[in-house]
Amino acid sequence: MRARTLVDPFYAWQRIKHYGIERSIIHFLGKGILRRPVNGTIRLCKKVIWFPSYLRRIRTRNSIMINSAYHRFIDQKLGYRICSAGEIPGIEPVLSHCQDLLKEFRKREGDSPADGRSYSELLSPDPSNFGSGIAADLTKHPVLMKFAASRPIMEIAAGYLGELPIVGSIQLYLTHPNDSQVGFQNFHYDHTAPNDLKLFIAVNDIDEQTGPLTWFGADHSDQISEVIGTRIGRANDDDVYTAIGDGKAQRTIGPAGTCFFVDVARCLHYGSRGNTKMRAVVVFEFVSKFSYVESNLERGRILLDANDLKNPLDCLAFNQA
Ligand SMILES: O=C(O)CCC(=O)C(=O)O
Ligand SMILES: [Fe+2]
Repeated sequence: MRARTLVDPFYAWQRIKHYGIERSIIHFLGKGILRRPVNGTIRLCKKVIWFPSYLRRIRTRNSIMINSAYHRFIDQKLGYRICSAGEIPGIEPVLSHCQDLLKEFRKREGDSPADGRSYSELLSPDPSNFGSGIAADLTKHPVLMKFAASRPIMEIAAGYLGELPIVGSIQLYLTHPNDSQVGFQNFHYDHTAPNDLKLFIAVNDIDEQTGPLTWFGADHSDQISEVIGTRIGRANDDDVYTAIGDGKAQRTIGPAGTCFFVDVARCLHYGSRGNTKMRAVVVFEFVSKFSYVESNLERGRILLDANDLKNPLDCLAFNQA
């Protein structure tokens, strides 16, 4: 078996293809004390280089928030919010589109694919398609693009992030029955940006047997990090629970349509662990255009045209302005 280190050229190349050059450097620096200053400098440089665009995003954010009901929809201290099905306008078409995609998949492969993989991406922006699914062209899913750039969603994201964000990725992923505990099945932060806001929408009902996303609020995550450090890759359960004690973890359990906004850069989390049933979630990610790593959609270099983007907010959300 190949040694999985960055000095192995094959592994380094696979990793760069998967994460992009920026994220690979950040991952590498993530283990060192240079992480914070380097990240801060990259963000500052991006804001200087794209200063007019930065101003435009701040101005647009201010204008859509004037009469918005979503100013403090997500509490900065907690970094998450759970909403029942029906609380967020515009969920129904998203849900039925994803349920159709899920039905097609199940017809083809059933709940447990023959090759034994633990997850499948039905919609993935990953240009290298490192996982097992089909790299998807989002323009074939206008329902999802429209929802991501819609007013309530943009107001919630902009209200939390303080500037008009870009849609970093849209994913539909399934986790199959499994007993593994690797990668994102262990506690981690996504070190992609200071704030990485993901909206997880349950496409099928999620319960304890469906490998729910499990996380600590940002306040509790900070307490844990004070003990175990922030520069972790994947953290061990015992260390985490010793630092915080039992009972503070949140879980994405609820019927199809339940929405979970979670800042995965600030809330320590894992998911897809111990499913005995399949779980399907559609995930919309919102990040600053001036983050230190490119988002998956930026890395995909997807060029959209006027038919895909109906108004200025769509253009800003999909980073074409
Ligand atoms: O719920 C899961 O499968 C984990 C997902 C995760 O870590 C993420 O989306 O950042
Ligand atoms: Fe994650």
